[in-house]
Amino acid sequence: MVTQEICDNWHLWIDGEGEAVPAAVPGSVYGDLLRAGRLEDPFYRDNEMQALALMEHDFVYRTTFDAQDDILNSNKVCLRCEGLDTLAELYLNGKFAGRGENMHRTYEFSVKELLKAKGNVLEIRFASPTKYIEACYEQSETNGSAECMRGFPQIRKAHCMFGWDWGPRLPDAGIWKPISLLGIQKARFESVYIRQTREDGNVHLKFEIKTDQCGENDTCEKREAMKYRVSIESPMGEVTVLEDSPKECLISEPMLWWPHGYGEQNLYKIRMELLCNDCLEDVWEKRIGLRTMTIHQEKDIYGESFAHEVNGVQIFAMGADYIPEDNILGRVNRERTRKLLEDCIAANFNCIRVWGGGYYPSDDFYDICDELGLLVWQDCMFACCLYDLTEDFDENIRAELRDNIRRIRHHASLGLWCGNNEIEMLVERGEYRFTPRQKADAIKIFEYIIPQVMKEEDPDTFYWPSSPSSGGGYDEPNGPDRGDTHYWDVWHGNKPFTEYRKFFFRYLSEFGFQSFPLEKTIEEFTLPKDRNIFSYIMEKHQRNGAANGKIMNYMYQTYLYPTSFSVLLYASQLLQADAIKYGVEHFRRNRGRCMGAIYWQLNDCWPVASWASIDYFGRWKALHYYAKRFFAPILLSCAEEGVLTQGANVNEQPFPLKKSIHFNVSNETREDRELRIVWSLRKNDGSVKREEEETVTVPALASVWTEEILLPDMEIRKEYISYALYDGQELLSSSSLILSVPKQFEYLDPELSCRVEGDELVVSACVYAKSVEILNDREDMILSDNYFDMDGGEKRVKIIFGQPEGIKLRSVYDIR
Ligand code: BMA
Repeated sequence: MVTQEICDNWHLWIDGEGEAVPAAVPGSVYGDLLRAGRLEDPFYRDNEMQALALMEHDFVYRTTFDAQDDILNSNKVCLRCEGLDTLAELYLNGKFAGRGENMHRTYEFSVKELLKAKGNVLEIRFASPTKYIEACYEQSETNGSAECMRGFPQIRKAHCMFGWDWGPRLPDAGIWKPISLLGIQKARFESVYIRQTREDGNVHLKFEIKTDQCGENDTCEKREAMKYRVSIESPMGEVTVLEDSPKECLISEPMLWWPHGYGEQNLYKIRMELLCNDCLEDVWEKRIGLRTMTIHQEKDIYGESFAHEVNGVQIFAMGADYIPEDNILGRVNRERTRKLLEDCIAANFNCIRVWGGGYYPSDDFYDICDELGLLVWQDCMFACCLYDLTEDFDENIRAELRDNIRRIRHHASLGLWCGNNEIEMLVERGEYRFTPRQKADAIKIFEYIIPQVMKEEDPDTFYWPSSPSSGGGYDEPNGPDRGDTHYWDVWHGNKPFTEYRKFFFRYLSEFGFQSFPLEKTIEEFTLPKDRNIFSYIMEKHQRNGAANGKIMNYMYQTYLYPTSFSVLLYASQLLQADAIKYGVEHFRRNRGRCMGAIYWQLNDCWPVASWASIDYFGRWKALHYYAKRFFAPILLSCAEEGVLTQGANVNEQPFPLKKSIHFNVSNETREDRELRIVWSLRKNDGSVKREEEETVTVPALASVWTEEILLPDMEIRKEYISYALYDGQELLSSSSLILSVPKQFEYLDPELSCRVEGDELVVSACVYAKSVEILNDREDMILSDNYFDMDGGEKRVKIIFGQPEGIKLRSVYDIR
């Protein structure tokens, strides 16, 4: 098979008229217009409105090209479009060549008859997506997420492009993935599926191959002449070649693939060559990991367990939910995705959930997850709405699923397929208006059609009907005792952080808390006059209607009133980080019953106030540093009892307050450990009143409590607890806590200062300092640690990225 990319000489016309702009392919309308200076940055202030209005138009992409000889001489020629966004009609040399109606699909159109040697003209006309969904909605009402433009379920285009509670309404369009000509001489691989089973410590591979043969018997004289050859390169570089269309092979002493934190990420390179009369016709090359991967479910006294099981080991999933990285599709690239995923590993993630309201990520995304050991919870791209299951829709989504399953299924990191985001739960709750037919259609789609396609295309990967779900059929989809759960009473329900402790979810695939991004990020989309969180522009960049009120509600319960914009941003990030920490630590303490804590959300697709731990420009919020600590492989945490847990009110004095600390060590490694806990009761100046040490033995993959310690005499507004976990001299985990609330605690001025020593920063504090933030003037430094607590004295952190210029320091003392 030969390939010719069609990536040059493209131009874009609005409505097919006027002056064209040069176009990048792959790319998008917004990207091209921005580059040509015909569109203002849609992320700046409220430019979104203008950019949205633009999508009322139709667009034309056109290029001219000469065809390669080997393409012209092929028996079969296809125009392969890996991603058309979305309503597209294709014309080659003035003749209709095909139609696209689903951005998630790969289309191939047979064009041999239309192609000539020189001066081919390829034109792709895109119809307005916003006009289309409006017209569809007029015809048949489908409802869903209120932040999204109505009619959005009616087009197979990333739902969140039409708006979300963290995303703008910017339904970009264009040729968003490569487009090429394929010349097929005699045959090519249609699909290659490699199945694995473990047998006595060996791995048994089975090859299921489908080929696409041109003209069957006429061009490829005899079927028997067709063969494939397999070569397997081990992680050590040893190559085994298997001739004559092997159906299977045995790998002895396999080097297994593990998620991050449990072992190596060994990958085997597989190369399949398709030969016809010994002539090479096609090559399929991918990397696979040798591992077993499923979800372990077992009835128990609480209900039924739900845990990723890799190579027979049940792991506690730690990570966040991933949304599209940019609303302007052409801006996402391998480097940017790698950086984001490396930031996940830096924060000790072992898992990432690809949320169903976006699009299926690129091959790069999964390649990087394979390399880094990030287990992928993969939603199919359906979220928060009802669909009309027409015959066309059925056919369209089956084709979409087949394309994406075949593209993704061989990845070592693929942990499971999930039917959709929140549809089962929202329907069961009656959240949207829907017809009984639409309710039944949801069952058909997620519990019949998709499982059927999965059975055909990827029977070895676990399938789960929805997130959250207890297994389908509208049977308590968001119940806490079976399956996965989305818990939003903290945040959407305004409940205090302590509420997390009342639940023992089996696998929490969503829970979250909003904050504002870093100030430098806000400066990128605002004028100085906009920098007030209730301003028109700041509210344009806050898509969850009630959210600013919620942040201020939690603020008043926690901190002194922040009197500057900058301090308010910092305090909002601490609220977020402390909320999620409170939850995750509790869930990890209950390892076994709970086996996953995936917080909402990892990233942003534009600069906005949101639940993300990394903002649009890649700046880490406090939460991301906290995640690095609360997802540490070995975590020391403390379940305290104090004002927060008992809801003590200042005006109800004396309040019979229980004051206690209760340590727990969770060990997410595969080794038993003998560790030392050192804790102290200290005054607000950092001086020690009482210090104790205790040795604990923590079995592998387990969490262990020590004895609860009562502190009836602790002065909760002036004293705090500092605690740390050591393996010999090595510090594994540390933190501090108060039994009062920050606004009532008498923080002293820590007089923070900092000096640079090589690639390290040395921070000094003269007294106790809580959540010490270190920023450079560009606010783009990534450090080995940040937003940490100090008992006074010095703390060294490594500079991982950025220049230590114009360092700014603050701590909770500064929230006033
Ligand atoms: C969830 C998600 C998203 C949403 C988030 C925050 O339930 O699935 O749809 O953005 O909550 O509200």
